Amino acid sequence: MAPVSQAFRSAPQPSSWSSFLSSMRKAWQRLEVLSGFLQRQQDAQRSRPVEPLPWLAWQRELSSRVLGPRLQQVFRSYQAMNKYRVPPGAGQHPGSPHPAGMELLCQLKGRVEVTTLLGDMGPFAAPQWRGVLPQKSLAEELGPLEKCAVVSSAGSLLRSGLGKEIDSHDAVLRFNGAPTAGYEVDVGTKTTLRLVNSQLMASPEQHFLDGQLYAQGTLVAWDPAPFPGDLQEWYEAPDYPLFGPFRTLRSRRPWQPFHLLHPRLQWQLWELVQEGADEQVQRNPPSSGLLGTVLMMSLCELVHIYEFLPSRRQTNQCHYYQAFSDDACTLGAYHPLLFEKELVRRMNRGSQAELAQWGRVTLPGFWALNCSQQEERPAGAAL
Ligand code: NCC
Repeated sequence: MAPVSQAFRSAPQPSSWSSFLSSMRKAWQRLEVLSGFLQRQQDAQRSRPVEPLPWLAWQRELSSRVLGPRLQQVFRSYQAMNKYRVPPGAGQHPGSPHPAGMELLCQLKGRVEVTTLLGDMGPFAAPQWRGVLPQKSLAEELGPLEKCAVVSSAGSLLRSGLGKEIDSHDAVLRFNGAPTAGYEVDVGTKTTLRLVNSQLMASPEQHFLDGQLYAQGTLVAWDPAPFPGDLQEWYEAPDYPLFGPFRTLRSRRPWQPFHLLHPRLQWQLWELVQEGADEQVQRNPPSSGLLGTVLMMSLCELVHIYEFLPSRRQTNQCHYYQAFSDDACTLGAYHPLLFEKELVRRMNRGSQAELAQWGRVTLPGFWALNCSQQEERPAGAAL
């Protein structure tokens, strides 16, 4: 850069003032053209689909470093938010090694309680709830199952040809509005259970009460609760108004099994997710995908999860059933999805080849897990 004195010396003389002004005007016009061009470039970038991560990313430890600038920003704002009043430092044990394999599976088995609500529990024992909740818990109703499939809703299921393999399981869990019709070759036809979030139940556009999708199989619903998932506190202020649609559907189709998940499960799981991360994760409940995985681990001997950890087909198309792309669906925005995936990655008993080819993770069910040799750490204990 030229020193200041030299810059003054090269300032225009009065005789050349008009030509100086005209060259300034031209320079300004050029700047305007350039800034318009840059703006258009930025707009184009915003609407351009984001490049997908290579599937190999799932072999490495996952952290927020894998996120692009936009998702980094979203991640930071959710990190700062604390809607559900999680106490400072909850689940954070800096410097502790992250458990994996059997140790982690046994921690999970020992620390999470997969409970569906019954009519004698807390606020549901009140007279206005008489006969509304199911008589039996989900575990009693479905009984122990052998081989189960959890089908994520990811776009990477498209062109997977996994339909037959998924249908070969004794029970299949799907999420929210994920259909099978029209996608049978890739996702199969069987739906034993459907886990729905309360946002869907409360939203009229989703047709939860009159949609055919929700009229089959067993339904299980969940709703984000304040930490640590006290039943009474949640009942008084659910995140979304799910109790109305729950009661309506129960009275319209009393024969259809429909359960509510105890809200403490989400925070027991969240603590494990947080403990497995070297940074503070979003202080929001885990996604339906992780809740459903643990639900199936509590019911089945063996669980296969499809495209939760994406295969080589990884894409930023959000769902296999919608032409909408955003890598937040795979990597998380509100949910600590990236860190949920890291937890599942560390528990996976299947091979890298199965993951690459089919996006398939293999987990043992709780009742098939022999943890007698493993220390089952009580919830909240220091690692
Ligand atoms: O998208 P969603 O989930 O219904 O997907 C079910 C589960 O599949 C896994 N998934 C999905 C897409 C993807 N590309 N990768 C994935 O791994 C996740 O584990 C996910 O949980 C939810 O968790 O309930 C969620 O629900 C939707 C939405 O409410 C429902 O689809 C109903 O419309 C949420 N989307 C929005 O709120 C806009 C999503 O964040 C989480």
